[in-house]
Amino acid sequence: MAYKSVLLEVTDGVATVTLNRPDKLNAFTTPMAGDLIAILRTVGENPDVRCVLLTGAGRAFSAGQDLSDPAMAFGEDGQGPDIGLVVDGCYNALVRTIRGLDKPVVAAVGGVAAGAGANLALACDIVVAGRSARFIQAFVKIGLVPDAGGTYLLPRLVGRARAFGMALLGDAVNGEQAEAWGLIWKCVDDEALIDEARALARSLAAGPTGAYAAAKRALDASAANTLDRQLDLERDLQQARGKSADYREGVAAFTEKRPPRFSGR
Ligand code: LHQ
Repeated sequence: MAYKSVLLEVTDGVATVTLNRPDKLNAFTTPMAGDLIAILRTVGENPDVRCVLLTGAGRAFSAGQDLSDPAMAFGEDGQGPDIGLVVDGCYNALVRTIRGLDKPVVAAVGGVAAGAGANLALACDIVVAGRSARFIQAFVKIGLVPDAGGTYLLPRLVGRARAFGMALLGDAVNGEQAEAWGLIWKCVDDEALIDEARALARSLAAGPTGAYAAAKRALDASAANTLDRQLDLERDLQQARGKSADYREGVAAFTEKRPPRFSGR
């Protein structure tokens, strides 16, 4: 199936998914969000894909919701649009899909990531950004509240003080600051961004996919769990890992002093 505003390429176990409306800074229309959801679901089911790399074409990751989308406009009767429908159908569905994927999702953020575009990047498992990247909680500039999981993730990533600063002021946070704050995993030179992100994605694709999926589940559950419940969850996940081909291979490779060849099973 062909998608217009999102590109998909699968090589070396990595599905590279590129937001592709560069003239609009990859702002999301409803059909574009639908394409991205469909692509993520497809790669989720494709056993050849062991890691997803999400990025944007041109000088942005994404400027968030396309504000010129007719779904955003006030009606002739002066009634405001039902933005809740868009939030639910597009952004909540996207965040749930990314978090529900049992393979790692890497975001490569070059240039601007604003509004829901910023929070979709932050919903990925590992975020690498170029030095001149700009993470902007732009919502407040148009009288909105952060969405796409921002109010959940921001305080957990950077703490309450910085989360409030970002959400209420809407100032840009650059790549270096984002790394220093713990908003993202790593900031790299702009020119090196896509190569570094690809190398990271390829190495994850050659890794123990099931272990990544289990770690993702456990780390996500930790926000709402007590220590006791989390310990039980770790035991259950580890029990399953102990029966996996990748665990057997990992220990064999260690004993034989050779690099492991993980199958993802
Ligand atoms: C855009 C956009 C854009 C359309 C740049 N839309 N065209 C959820 C559900 C429902 C409703 C509402 O929202 C949400 C969640 C959200 O995401 S709310 C937040 C929406 N995003 C924004 O408010 C960001 C708006 N954009 C900007 O503030 C700036 O464009 C940023 C800071 C992202 C980049 O600034 P510059 O680097 O100076 O670029 P620019 O402003 O010149 O933009 C380049 C072009 O892209 C321009 O088009 P043009 O035809 O004039 O060249 C912009 O109109 C277009 N563009 N963002 N969100």
